[in-house]
Amino acid sequence: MPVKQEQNIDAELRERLRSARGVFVLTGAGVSAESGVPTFRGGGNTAVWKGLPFDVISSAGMVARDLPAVWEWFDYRRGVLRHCQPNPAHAALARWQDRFERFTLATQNIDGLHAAAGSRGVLELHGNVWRARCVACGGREDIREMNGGRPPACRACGEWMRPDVVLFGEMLPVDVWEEAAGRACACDVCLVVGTSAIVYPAAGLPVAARRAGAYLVEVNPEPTPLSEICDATIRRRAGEALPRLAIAAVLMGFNRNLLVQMQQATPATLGLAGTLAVLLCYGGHLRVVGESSAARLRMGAVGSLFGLASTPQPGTCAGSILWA
Ligand code: BV8
Ligand code: ZN
Repeated sequence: MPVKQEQNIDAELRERLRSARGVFVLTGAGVSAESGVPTFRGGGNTAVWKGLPFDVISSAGMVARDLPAVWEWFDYRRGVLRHCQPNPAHAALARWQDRFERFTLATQNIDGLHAAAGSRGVLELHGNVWRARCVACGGREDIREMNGGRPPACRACGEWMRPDVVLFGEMLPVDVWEEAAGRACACDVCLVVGTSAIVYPAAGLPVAARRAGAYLVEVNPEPTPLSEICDATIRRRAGEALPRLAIAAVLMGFNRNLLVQMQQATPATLGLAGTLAVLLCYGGHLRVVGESSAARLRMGAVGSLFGLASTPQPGTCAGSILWA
């Protein structure tokens, strides 16, 4: 099946989101790019620090060879991250968590920005840059609450601590991985945002989701090895695309509520709801249940103001506005 490349949110994707009970999202460095967090790859470049490619300095071998250098590299990264705030993409995903029966956010990022935006239960596949872990007893500490010393010593057993992140050549935390793999295989829509999709095993999650029957969507300005098996790709930056998707999802929920709750709504409310939907929803459609023919007229007027096709329907449906 040919991949759909969308600049806007197409009708099938909206419908898939509307009917989805399980949504699984995998994010990568690109979701934090608009927060000012550098990505690892992109534009033909690979991150290098003090002459070392990042997959060398961020490797299991480096921890064994030169733990102080690993700390220096992660202290530098924390210095950059300290000034970074969640962006609209993080915020949009945080809003999604209560919109679906089952919503899972798995990230390859170690920056903690999803949680900072309000996402709960984020599956951090590669750990977290703000945590340290004892190499001997496995005890963990929040680096922001530790004082000095590099490498720091474990308060429980006195051994060295290391950054609590998954480096190249290391296994992912088994519980987090199993949870993510199970959720990926049980979702209806899988959204892959801002990842080059080349680091395994994380890059295998969307492939597994697709094989299990999920509708697979990629949000990335650039194509990736995953693009060709996607059902739809949105070639936009995450900070632009996700708020639009989120608004579509919010209004879909709103739409369902309207059908149930707005029987008694005044024409003014209905008109306002229609206007909001049209302005925000990028081609979303809003069906409003109401008694009043004035509401239908008002929505028709709103539709023509914004250059939209308005299709008033008889009976209980006061109006339906569609993107022309
Ligand atoms: C393991 C944490 C088993 C630390 C990271 C050969 C073939 C296949 C596999 C391998 C192989 N050789 C080695 C392997 C395995 C290796 C691997 O996959 N290597 C790849 C590179 C070939 N994997 C492992 O080692 C994993 N463990 O396999 O365990 C094992 C164990 C022991 C012995 C044997 C086997 C562990 C991998 C974990 C690595 N840890 N980070 C740190 O950060 O320092 S990886 C690093 O890459 C990042 O943390 C990130 O999590 C990950 C993925 O990168 P992305 O997130 O995708 O970011 P990237 O920069 O690549 O791309 C950014 C994208 O965003 C681009 O597409 C760009 O277009 C897009 N973008 C830009 N701006 C925007 C945007 N998108 C949207 N909006 C925007 N505004
Ligand atoms: Zn310890």
